[in-house]
Amino acid sequence: MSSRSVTAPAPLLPVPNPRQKAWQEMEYIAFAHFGVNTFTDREWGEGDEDPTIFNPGQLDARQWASVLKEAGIKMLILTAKHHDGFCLFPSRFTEHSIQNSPWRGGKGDVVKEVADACCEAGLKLGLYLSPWDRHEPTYGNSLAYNEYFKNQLGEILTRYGPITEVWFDGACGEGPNGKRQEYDWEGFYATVRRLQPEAVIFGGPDIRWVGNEDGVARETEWSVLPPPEGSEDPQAQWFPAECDVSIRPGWFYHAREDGQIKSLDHLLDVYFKSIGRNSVLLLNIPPDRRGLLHENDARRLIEFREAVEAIFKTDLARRAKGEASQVRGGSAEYAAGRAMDGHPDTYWAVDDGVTSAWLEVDLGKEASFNVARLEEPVSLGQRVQAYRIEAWDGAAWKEINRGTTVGYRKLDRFPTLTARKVRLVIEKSRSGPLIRTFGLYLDPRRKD
Ligand code: FUL
Repeated sequence: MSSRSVTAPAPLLPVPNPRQKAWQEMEYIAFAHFGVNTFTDREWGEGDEDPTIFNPGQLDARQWASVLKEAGIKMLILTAKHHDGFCLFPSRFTEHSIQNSPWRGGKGDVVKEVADACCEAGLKLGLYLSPWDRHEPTYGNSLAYNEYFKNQLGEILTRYGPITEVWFDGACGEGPNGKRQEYDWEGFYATVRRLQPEAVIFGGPDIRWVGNEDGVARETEWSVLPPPEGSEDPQAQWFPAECDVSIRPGWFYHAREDGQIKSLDHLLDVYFKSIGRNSVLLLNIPPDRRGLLHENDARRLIEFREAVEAIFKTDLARRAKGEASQVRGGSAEYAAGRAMDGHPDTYWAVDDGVTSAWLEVDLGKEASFNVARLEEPVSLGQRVQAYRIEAWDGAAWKEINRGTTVGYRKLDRFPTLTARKVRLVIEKSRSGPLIRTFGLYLDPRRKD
């Protein structure tokens, strides 16, 4: 059959919107927690800090950007305001900001310096503006504070060029006798959409928190979520997970943690359990009191990048011969080999209605590997529900690994084995499975 007579698979709803798609493709992004806590040595400030304590004498946002760039990171999300209410930008609506600090004679703007440095280095910029505000007197007076918060959103979303992600924190430590603030979430989201229509909203409609601060997604991680309980909209939603974690025990810099930076093995484990489980990794690297990313963190970030590159340097399945139980319309356009051609836009597809299928790869000669990489073209929906990977041992297919969801990317690790033929068996799928990548690698660090 000629490829012209074969129709492309229809998207299986829901699918990512363009903002969500671009966000997912960044894969690895950074957080910088910075502010009065950096100088008080705390994690949660109370809002009663003296602004004159903020004085990062050597602040150099270009150093941050160059370290992050070299680390392979695509975006930096800065805490423009944390729970203490202290603003790293001059705000017309509060005195609790860098305007009342000695830094740059009170004329500085950390957000602007970071925005400019990111732009120069080709990094995207995201901003964190904490809804919980322990300084602002209107906090708890819902109407007034919601206006205050929207005004500040207006400031940070109009002064610094394109903002790629707006991060809304869910934390609120007000006790039973504390101030009760009813947030105008819909109004906050509408403000972001109006001023930065391309920005994804974390803790809002676009991106969800993975549910822990360890940087670890679930083994089964769907970007497709059922409609919220009680919702009138019966449609499932595209709602992907972001995994946040700090490179140190705390989110803010503390000199006592200079020796407690996560080990390379720990970071690699996080990599496989976040990016390798259909999520984006948001790694926090807190600038220190000088206003620099600390040497120890910078060194570890580069080691981490090099280790990831070493693992994924050679895809043993690249351009390997492939065969499949079935190919959509018998067309070369959807042949098994499309999953191994290294091209992000091509994929192996089956006919509509086929929900279990296999793809066999002949590596041409025996090869040793311990990592498998699977990817679906998620613009057409997330489909795979259960799969297994098998190797031919000369007499029979032997199971190496088994998994559930795939999504944007799934990375599996297993003890090193040597084989020439490997097979991906899709056992269950919401609709005809589409596989854009099936890769095999040898992680040189693995000893078994
Ligand atoms: C939490 C906050 O309370 C922490 O301080 C930090 O900002 C983390 C990313 O989110 O909810």
